[in-house]
Amino acid sequence: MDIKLSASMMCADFACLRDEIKNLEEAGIDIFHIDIMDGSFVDNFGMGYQDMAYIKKNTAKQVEAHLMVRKPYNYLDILFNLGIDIIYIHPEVDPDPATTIEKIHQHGALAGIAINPGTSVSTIEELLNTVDRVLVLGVNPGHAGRKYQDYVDKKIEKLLLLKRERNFDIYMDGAVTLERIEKWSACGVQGFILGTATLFKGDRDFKKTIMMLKEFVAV
Ligand code: S6P
Ligand code: MG
Repeated sequence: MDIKLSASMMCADFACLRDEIKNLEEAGIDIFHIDIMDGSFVDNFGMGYQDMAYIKKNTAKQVEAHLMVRKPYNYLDILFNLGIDIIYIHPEVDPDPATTIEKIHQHGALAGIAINPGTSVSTIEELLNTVDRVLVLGVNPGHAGRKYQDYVDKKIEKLLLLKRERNFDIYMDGAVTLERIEKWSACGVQGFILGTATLFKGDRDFKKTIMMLKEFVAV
């Protein structure tokens, strides 16, 4: 199965961001993942608009925004102006997620919902009719390097069943290890956000990691 790999840029080396982007592109990354936080929904600030603008300007690959913010609707216009390709919102903190998703689509971007480990499928089931992607967080949100919450496995299984009759792809974010990619890609999970558990660890050889991942899911 063909999978999509997205680099969590919060984990990149900001002292040489341009080289990081170039090296990731050359290594075959599909998407650049930008975590935007408001210090309220989560206790961190992630990246800023200027980082997103810089990355978008320096790559022809897709750039996605993962909005860990309350009232994501208020942040959309800037993202549209920057030409962000994929926008994930958290339905847990959006008073009207369906309207936000509609607005994202009206502006020609792909729309997704990101769901925390503690968010149940039953609370987002109707929204599954409206989104292109579901970003399943395997860790509690806000930081890189957090522990995978094993109970999320059951939720992915439920989503894989629902996906059969709807039109969305499942992506995983947080503590995405090689083993999890191997397991879940075989079950139909389409994409993975790579952070400190995979891409930005050890010798940080992006080419080696991405080649290995794409090869072993292809067999
Ligand atoms: C977490 C955020 C993620 C992290 C990514 C880091 O709140 O949405 O995108 O940046 O999970 O990856 P890892 O492998 O360190 O968990
Ligand atoms: Mg993220």
